[in-house]
Amino acid sequence: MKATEVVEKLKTRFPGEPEYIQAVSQVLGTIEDEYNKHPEFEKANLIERLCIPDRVIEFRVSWVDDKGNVQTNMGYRIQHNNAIGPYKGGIRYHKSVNLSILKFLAFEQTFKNSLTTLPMGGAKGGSDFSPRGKSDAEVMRFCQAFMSELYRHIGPDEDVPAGDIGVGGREVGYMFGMYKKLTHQFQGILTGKGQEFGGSLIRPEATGYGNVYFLENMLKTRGDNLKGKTVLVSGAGNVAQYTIEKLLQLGAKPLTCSDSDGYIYDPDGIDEKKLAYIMELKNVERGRIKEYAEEYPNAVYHEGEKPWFEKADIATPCATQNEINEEAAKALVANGVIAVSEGANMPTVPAAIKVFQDAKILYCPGKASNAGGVAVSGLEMTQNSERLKWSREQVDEKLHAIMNDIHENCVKYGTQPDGYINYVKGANVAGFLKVAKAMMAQGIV
Ligand code: NDP
Ligand code: 2IT
Repeated sequence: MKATEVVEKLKTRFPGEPEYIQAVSQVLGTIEDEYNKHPEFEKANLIERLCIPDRVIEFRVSWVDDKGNVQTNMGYRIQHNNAIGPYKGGIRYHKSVNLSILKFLAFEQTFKNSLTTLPMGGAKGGSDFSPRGKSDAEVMRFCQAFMSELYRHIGPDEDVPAGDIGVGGREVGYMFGMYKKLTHQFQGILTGKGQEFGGSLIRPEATGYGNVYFLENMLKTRGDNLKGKTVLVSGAGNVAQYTIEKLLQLGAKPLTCSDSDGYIYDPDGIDEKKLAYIMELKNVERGRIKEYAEEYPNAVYHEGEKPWFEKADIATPCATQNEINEEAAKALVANGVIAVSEGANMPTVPAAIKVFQDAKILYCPGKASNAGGVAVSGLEMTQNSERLKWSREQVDEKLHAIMNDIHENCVKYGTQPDGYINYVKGANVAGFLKVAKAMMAQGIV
């Protein structure tokens, strides 16, 4: 079957799954030339087998809230592809979670994990449970209820979940505790664990740091660097926080961050002290970003809006999918943005990607620029298998080397005849080839 035929068939088979179809269409649109060079792929119906998840696990999660009411949420795990290693990918807790969103994330994860150079297949999971406004005890009971079903489907050589939106160190800890209780096994079945029980140093920082290392590499292709560059950041969670931290270390000036209610613009820049305030606000007090403007009165809070209409040199979306639409992309280009690096997964809609590419600005898709998180998860798995713990410097050096490697692969497969680097094509082709070759070698399974 031709790549375009596969998309049409998936649209008919899964009509209510727009994000999944969006992600598949984006990838297939860029790998077609490479795919057509390999008639053996078509004979093995490789594309259809690569696009449809190996397995979709769906379950009920019932738990008791602080008032004694019984609540029921949906739980999911999408085991997309394990051709190159055990299933691997985060867990998302957010009220918007549904099958379409998790299938798009698991599909993307398969290519991302392939790019990291480490042996990891692709997966994603989660629930429509939202930790927002819940007490710590409620979050614990939910995590335990979720794991009481998930534990049968995961294992260090089978499937290794981690965090994503709404799942950080606290939630990973509660889920790990329940797995241990149910199985009597102390195993590396989750990454992003606490430092005291098998977590890797630099894992909390890895996605944000990796995003900025990648951005540095992109700028280097044009003889430029981050010093003095103003940056629009969205999100205020894990990825946004450590993106801001690394931007500051490299001399850039972050101007914005956001949550699902709105964004703050700080004309003086978000410095180290202000970042420490954001970390305390979001990670400990679990407050809202509008409080930043009360703490720092020079900053302005914009309720219900996104930061993309402000003027800056660089933009890095670090919140969620489809947060940059065509209008926002046009505004960024009109305001002179030179680079867009995605910390989030699929934050830019297809029409907006076209705006960036037509303007020939540096633009990189999340599966390459945010791969640092899962890469250090892979390093955490290695440390767990070895029963050793590496130093900060060792992990950071490996993370840096992996991000350089991903960048090189994007350049190799994405450089156009006019010299423009199409990072979307580069990342998709490089990610695809490794998985495709592994699938071919393993027969029709
Ligand atoms: P967090 O939960 O730590 O932070 C998410 C941030 O995005 C919060 O500020 C949140 O605001 C905001 N947000 C979430 N959903 C929406 C929405 N629907 N609309 C607007 N804002 C929203 O998550 P992470 O930082 O871990 O994840 C951010 C992105 O990075 C996601 O796309 C994730 O898939 C991706 N990613 C994460 C990795 C990781 O290692 N954690 C690795 C690679 C990619 P609020 O507080 O209001 O919910
Ligand atoms: O989207 C992602 O890459 C993640 N949420 C991290 C996955 C992981 O297994 O560390």
